[in-house]
Amino acid sequence: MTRVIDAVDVIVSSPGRNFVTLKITTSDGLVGWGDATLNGRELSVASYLRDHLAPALVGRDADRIEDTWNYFYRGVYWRRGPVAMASIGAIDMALWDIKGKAAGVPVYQLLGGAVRDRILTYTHATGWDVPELLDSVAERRVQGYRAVRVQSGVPGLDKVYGVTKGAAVYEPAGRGVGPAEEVWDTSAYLRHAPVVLEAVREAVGPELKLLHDVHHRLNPIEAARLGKALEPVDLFWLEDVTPAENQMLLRAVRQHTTIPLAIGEVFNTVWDAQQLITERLIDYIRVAVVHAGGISHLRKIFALAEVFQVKAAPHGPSDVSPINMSASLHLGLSTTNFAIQEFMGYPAQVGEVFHSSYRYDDGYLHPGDEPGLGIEFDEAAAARFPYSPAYLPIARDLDGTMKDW
Ligand code: CS2
Ligand code: MG
Repeated sequence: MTRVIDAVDVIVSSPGRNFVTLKITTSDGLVGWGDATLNGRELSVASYLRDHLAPALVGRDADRIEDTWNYFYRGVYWRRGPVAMASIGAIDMALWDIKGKAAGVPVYQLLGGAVRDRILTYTHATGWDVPELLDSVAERRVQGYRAVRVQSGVPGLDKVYGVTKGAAVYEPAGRGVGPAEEVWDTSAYLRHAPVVLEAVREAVGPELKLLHDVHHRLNPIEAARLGKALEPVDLFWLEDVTPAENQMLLRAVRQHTTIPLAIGEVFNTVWDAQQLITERLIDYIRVAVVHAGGISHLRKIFALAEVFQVKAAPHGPSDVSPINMSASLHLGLSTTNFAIQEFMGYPAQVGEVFHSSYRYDDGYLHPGDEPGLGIEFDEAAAARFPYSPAYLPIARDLDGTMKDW
């Protein structure tokens, strides 16, 4: 019997932050869920799905996941880019969810079964200054984390990526229409970051894995200088040292430092990542399930990476929903070269809308053994949290020139 797609619904909700959720219903009554969230551009993905893909999706065979992926990728002349790929990513996730539910098995079983018992995870520690940062790291260790991303303020700057002043939880997107502005000072950052990271390493000892995100701010020679300066800190990785466009320039960074590099959270396809992987200009590929076309396409990216001894370490900020997080964990359990999963955590209201079966224990995550992805989305609860616009900030240099945020 062919399992036909009967209905496609797109739900934009805001339980603490905005999410776009895709619901696919089949002729035999199964429901699959997909995450289509693109931070600060939510409505464009919702429209792409609702207005352009959904009409063509209704009536298709729900079991033909790979064919449907190609139908919306190769079958579309204007392809690639975050809006299109997040839409395909959501469809792909929802169809894997349905396939798992139809078979009565968790998705990781359909991907080849578990290759490990649990997935190492890292979370964020933030502090405006070193004492605050050390408190935050200590708190994360009490929670059991074995790997922590550390970000701090920079003297002379008011706002810095990854940190808030005071006790507020860091959330990159700010409510309101249009982006907030930040001022950035590369020299101050380059002077300050090594001092902070050395102080953290000194305080925590050798074992805790430490990570740091540069968030696309440096040019290659600045990145090389920072990498060299941080070698004694023994970082697990240094992330997004340069903007992702000029990939061959990463060769310069590699000539100067052996610091492990992680890149890829803004990539949408294997073609965005192929030079970095095949020239081995990175050690970790950071693509998120939603933003790079779903489980089917991430498997291909990770397979290419495996050949070149590059490890998978998907993006897991608060702006990918628990559906994406769950899909990432099913991949994590079944992918040999999967290294670590970022887990930033969510605002409290998220738990009212997304009921997830993945679990955290002692620094590790597991997707759980519910059929499919193991996430149920409560539409009635979601209706209590209507969308309101939120945008990522922009950054300017000290003289007012636009900078990569
Ligand atoms: C980040 C994100 O988690 C990360 O590594 O770089 O916080 C990123 O800034 C956001 O996902 C943007 O939406
Ligand atoms: Mg990042």
